[in-house]
Amino acid sequence: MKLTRLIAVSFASVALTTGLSVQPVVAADNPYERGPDPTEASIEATRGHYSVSSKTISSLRARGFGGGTIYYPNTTSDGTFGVVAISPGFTASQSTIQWLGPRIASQGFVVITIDTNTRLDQPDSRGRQLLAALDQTISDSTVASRIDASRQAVMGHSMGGGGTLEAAKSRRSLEATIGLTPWNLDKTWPEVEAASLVIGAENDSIAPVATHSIPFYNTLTNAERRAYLELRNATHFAPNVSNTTIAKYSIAWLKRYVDNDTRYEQFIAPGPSTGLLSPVSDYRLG
Ligand code: 9J3
Ligand code: ZN
Repeated sequence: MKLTRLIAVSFASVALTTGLSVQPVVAADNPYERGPDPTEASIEATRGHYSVSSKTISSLRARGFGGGTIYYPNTTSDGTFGVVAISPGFTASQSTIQWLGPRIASQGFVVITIDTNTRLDQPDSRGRQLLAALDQTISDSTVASRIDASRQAVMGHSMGGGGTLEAAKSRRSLEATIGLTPWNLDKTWPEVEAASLVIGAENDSIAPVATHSIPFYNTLTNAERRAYLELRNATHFAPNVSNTTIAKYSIAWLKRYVDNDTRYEQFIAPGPSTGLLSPVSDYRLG
């Protein structure tokens, strides 16, 4: 849902219940803003403002996915946080995307990195598992009180990235998707309304950007916003190790669209340089 609408509705109901006449509207503080003003250094850092703990969800206790790890800010005095689920790719385990868990959680999100039911699960199944993981995290006894369930996002690598589009197609209320060298046989995604960031790898021969990331970006015509970021001289497996470019622009995207935090717009538009010395070889914003 567009947060601006929510805020407009809140103003209207305040005016009605208090009988206030219409007055010049003072810019409201964003109720979802968390943490200090961002800088290039703060979103490139391996850890952000919040100290983080983790909780293992065993495969036996997981409902609808293969188990996972919840990473969450320790503080209970900074309001609630948006929630993000992250899936690995075909044949891969949670360990291949787990570096993103504490890195994103430390910026002010509750994050679950998951194993899938089987390592051969296809993107549609991975999409359902991402949603199941969001739901279980939201009702988890340890972290439920830290989560704002109205602000959900999904991320994933390869078939997990393809799964993020499936998840958003099915749950239209998702605020954001981020696909990391995403792979899907479905090349058209007009159904997705979530703000969607597609991160491709220039030298990917498994999910080549010309037949995966770029068509996904081109057809995300109904996304609240869409961006395509291409990692220079990178392969399909670039997202499987710590990568500051991936983390930096993913954090900015989640902050901007899960938290409605316009302080991060400076990193989205005009976006990274694509000069020869930049780790980004292409950037498109729709
Ligand atoms: O999740 C992925 O790495 C998808 C790429 C792949 O191996 O597809 C082959 C069917
Ligand atoms: Zn389609």
